Amino acid sequence: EPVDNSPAIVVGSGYGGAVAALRLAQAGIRTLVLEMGRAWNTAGPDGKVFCTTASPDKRSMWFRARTEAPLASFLWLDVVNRDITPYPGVLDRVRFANMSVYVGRGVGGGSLVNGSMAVTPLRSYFAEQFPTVDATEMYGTYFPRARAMLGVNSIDPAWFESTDWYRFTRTARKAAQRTGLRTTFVPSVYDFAYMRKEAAGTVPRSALGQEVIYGNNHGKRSLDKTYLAAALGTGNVTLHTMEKVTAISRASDGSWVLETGRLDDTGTVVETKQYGCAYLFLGGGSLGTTELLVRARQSGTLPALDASVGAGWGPNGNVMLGRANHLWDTTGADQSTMPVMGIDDWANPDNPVFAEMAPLPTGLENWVSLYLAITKNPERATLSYDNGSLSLSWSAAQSAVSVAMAKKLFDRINAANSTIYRYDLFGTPSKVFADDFCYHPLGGCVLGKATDDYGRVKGYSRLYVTDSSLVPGNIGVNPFVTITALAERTMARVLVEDTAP
Ligand code: FAE
Repeated sequence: EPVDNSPAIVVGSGYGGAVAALRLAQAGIRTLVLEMGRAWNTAGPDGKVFCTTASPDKRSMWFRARTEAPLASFLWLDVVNRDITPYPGVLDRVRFANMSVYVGRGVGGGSLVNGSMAVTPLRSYFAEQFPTVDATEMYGTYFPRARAMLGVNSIDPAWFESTDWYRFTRTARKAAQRTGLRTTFVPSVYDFAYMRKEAAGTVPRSALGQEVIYGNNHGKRSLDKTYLAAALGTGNVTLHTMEKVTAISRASDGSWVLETGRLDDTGTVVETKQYGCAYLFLGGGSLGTTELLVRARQSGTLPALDASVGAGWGPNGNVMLGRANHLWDTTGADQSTMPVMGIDDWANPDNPVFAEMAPLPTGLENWVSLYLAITKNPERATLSYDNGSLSLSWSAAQSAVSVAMAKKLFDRINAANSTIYRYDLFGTPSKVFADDFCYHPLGGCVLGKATDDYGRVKGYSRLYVTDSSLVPGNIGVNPFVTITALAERTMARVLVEDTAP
């Protein structure tokens, strides 16, 4: 098979991959980006690039015959999920024994499907999780750089107080305040100027049109509009879509060899290829990158990988839950899909939790306050490659630790407000806490353990990890700003130290 050579290859086009591609290209290094998902830039027969959450079609999910939305039911009715034609849709749900992991597929990775919440972690907790990283440099240089490039903005507080679209958040805030809890605004990469025009009816609705987990047709500054647009604009980046990297090995001259399979719209591998490069950057996400590495260690192609590759995985303590409000505490039929506020109880030494007020945009008053809680769950699991597939050792007991923490906080809120939980949201009757799926897979190739302090993979030169695999299982807030800033830090170092002629 012919080997197609590039100076640098980046696997994946999420946050870690997009930062690597841009900074390599700006340094004049020709770079090939390999992404297994499709480009989300052409409209379907309905004139839209993405389908809505309310009426999902084949574009919603990655090769599924039925959608698998996180809210399996509402009022115990299976009204949320729909039969669809298998297709390379934008949202994937990767199922392991006790944990399903949601990930984005396509040019832009998770940025295509996520809630846009752009949160910088508490400095003290960042320092606790990354003791070898210079926090002064992170907070002085790399976090600001990441936020600027990502286009982070904040809701105008006056508009927030007055618009119907955030009544659900104000109702959730009232319940938190009655409990004596601190609330805080959460920044976003959704363009709030656009959202206000949506509210005024002068532009097509996206956040105000129930769009989010299956992609936003407007308003969102996803990576294809920011880092990746800039990277492609240099002229030094080539992007291949629908091409999945399946194996990594090292040639005798020290260069990297990648095996890939090109997928068609039915998921069939229509071509296999080999690529070579001098510098290899892994940005396939916590699952994608870790899978490639544990597989390479297991199969013997990269035997010198550290024993810690695969370890240190966690779901960022994610738990979802709903509370039932009193009839007079309405949440509104109109709900923006972009969360803008959280309950910040992270400083509580007995039970650190950061809980975001999430929408449940059913188009009808439903009196539900929905939350995504991020708990300081210390449990970690290991990803390994056995019998031809990736497995995750995360147990139900480890999820129970997150649930106990969320319950402690929300029992207080319910007691202070004389309210109860909702029992009808997560499929099985009486399931209150959704602890079997997560949006924030973190770890598997932890910074300073599986790699050096800059993401250089131990045991090999010119091999780098730039994505969520580096984060040790928990960061206390939504992770993409941290992932982006760490990738900026890695690229700044690597381009100075490793690629000099
Ligand atoms: P990621 O963005 O997942 O990108 C990896 C890319 O690599 C994907 O496009 C894959 O298709 C591709 N890939 C993987 N394996 C291969 C392979 N072998 N060959 C070729 N391509 C491959 O990785 N975070 C926040 O900070 N705020 C939020 O509001 C938020 N909401 C979320 C909501 C949802 C529904 C989901 C799913 C996630 C959310 N997240 C949020 C998490 C965030 O999107 C996630 O941490 C980042 O996307 C992870 O970035 P990475 O660069 O690690």
